Amino acid sequence: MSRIVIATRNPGKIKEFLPLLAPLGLEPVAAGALGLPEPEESAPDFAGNARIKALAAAKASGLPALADDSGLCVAAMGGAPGVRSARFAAGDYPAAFARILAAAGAAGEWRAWFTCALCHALPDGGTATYIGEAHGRLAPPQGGEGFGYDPIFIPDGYGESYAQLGAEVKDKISHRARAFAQFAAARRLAP
Ligand code: ITT
Repeated sequence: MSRIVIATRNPGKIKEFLPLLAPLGLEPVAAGALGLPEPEESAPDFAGNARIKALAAAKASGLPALADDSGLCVAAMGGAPGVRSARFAAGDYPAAFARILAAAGAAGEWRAWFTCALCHALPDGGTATYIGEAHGRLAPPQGGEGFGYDPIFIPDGYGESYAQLGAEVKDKISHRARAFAQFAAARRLAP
């Protein structure tokens, strides 16, 4: 097993990363456990922020690192909150759900999508970034699994929210799983 730093402080993301890493023979090391500094997410897009987080962790630890920058993009809000999803909620998800559903209701436009940029960085500065998207529609919050905006997002092809479908389904179809599948494919091409 080779060690890889998981450069996130979000426990929901960490939980979803673990089953994806094991089949690749990668042993995750949490950035928090190494006491790594948290860089400022100053880029205007998902890929830029994922790169900032992964490179900071790889350089500080001397190990390869993986970082995820992700968010919910709402059609009725012109793609917002998007890269600002964590800041938009500021820890109060019920209030964030209400603001998003009000915007969708006012526009009569319920489409939304999650995006995940996954960046793999090496201590020498090399990076590769993979983007995964999952499209669906918004609905009033339902379900208790997952994290963040999962209760208000119903993925295309399903009749329940991510928070109702749970990890078994989400880990196969999510934006994060799709970005991760590309990372896994790249490793098979150039191990
Ligand atoms: P790190 O930067 O430490 O990884 P973070 O939560 O701040 O943690 P981001 O800046 O990438 O990470 O913000 C992502 C936010 O987007 C996250 O906090 C949720 O609000 C939302 N989000 C991303 N993926 C999600 C998912 O699978 N389900 C629900 N909400 C998600």
